[in-house]
Amino acid sequence: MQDLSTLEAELLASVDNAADLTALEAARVAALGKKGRLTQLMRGLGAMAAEERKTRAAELNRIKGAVTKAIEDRRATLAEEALAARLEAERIDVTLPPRPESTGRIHPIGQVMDEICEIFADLGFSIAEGPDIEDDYHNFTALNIPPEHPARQMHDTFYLPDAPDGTRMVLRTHTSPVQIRSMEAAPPPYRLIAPGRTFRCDSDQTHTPMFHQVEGLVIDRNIHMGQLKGVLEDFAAAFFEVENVRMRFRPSYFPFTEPSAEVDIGCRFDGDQIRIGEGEDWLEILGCGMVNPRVLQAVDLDPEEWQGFAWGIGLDRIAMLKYGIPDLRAFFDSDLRWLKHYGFLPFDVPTLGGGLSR
Ligand code: 2U9
Repeated sequence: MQDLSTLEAELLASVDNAADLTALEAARVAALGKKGRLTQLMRGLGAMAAEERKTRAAELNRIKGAVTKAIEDRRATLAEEALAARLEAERIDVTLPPRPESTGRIHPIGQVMDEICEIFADLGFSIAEGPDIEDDYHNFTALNIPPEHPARQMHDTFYLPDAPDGTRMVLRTHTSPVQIRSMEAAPPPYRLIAPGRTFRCDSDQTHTPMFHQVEGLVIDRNIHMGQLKGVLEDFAAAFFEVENVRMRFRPSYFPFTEPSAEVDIGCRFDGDQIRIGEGEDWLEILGCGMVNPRVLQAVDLDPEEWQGFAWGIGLDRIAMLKYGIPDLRAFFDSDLRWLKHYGFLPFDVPTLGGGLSR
């Protein structure tokens, strides 16, 4: 009959010597698998006399327990060693300087978006976001554009297929629904900007079906148009990186603001260059106005108590203006040579202290 203490020593040694999980599994099968050495011996118990079977069975069970525990211990050790080796192999020194020539570039629209967020964050505004796919109420009705309002046609809306209940979602035509949702979510006052993608079914030399806006909203007590002028003047000077900009407010119409204005800044056309902050010419950069009382009522605010101003800036055009980019459609061609020329280095994050565009 097999000497059990030798067997136990051999099985434990084969477990302890297993160099990896595959070898450990092989050792387990050799001991405890269907045809394993311990399993075979246990099968032989049935043919033994009762007394002998009892002592041998107890001994075999003890060895089985010892081998099982040794396998678990060895598995834990191997897992720990594997993790330590992986951590060592994948170690990154985060204190190393960046590689001098990084190939990625920030798209001019991303750059301009970061610049504008930085300017308004410095003025105390927070950044709000919302869905690209909107319902009719948040994109139109809450903004004083009821069904059949002519402004709906002006928006060249992309509609999604009708839902079973007859409603249809839209690709947001402006970021204004973000401000509606922000006002629904928390009580006033509000000082926020909403940057993001917007969509209109329009495509020519100066329009793309997807474009970008940053809209702003201030709602508080005793708000007036003088504050709107101050905020926009501060913004324009910071964005175009000049000491002073001349500004002109021309009366306009938007359903969500009353009164409304379009804003031009003073500039000089110098060949194919535009010089901001000098000259006698004008360039339109944004639209704005005092928030229409009907919009305040839509979010349950009393216009006698709360007033506000809002504005909207199309990013794509002012990115072209600021960085002298001649063709709008090149923005969305994903041409790496174009991006290398007009793009920005990822580490040149715009800050007011360090310079927006350097
Ligand atoms: C709320 C109330 C009022 C947002 C505004 C404009 C004026 C505007 C255009 C600029 C260029 C769109 O991309 S563009 O064509 N936008 O002129 N936007 S006031 O007014 C709001 C928004 C939200 C609750």
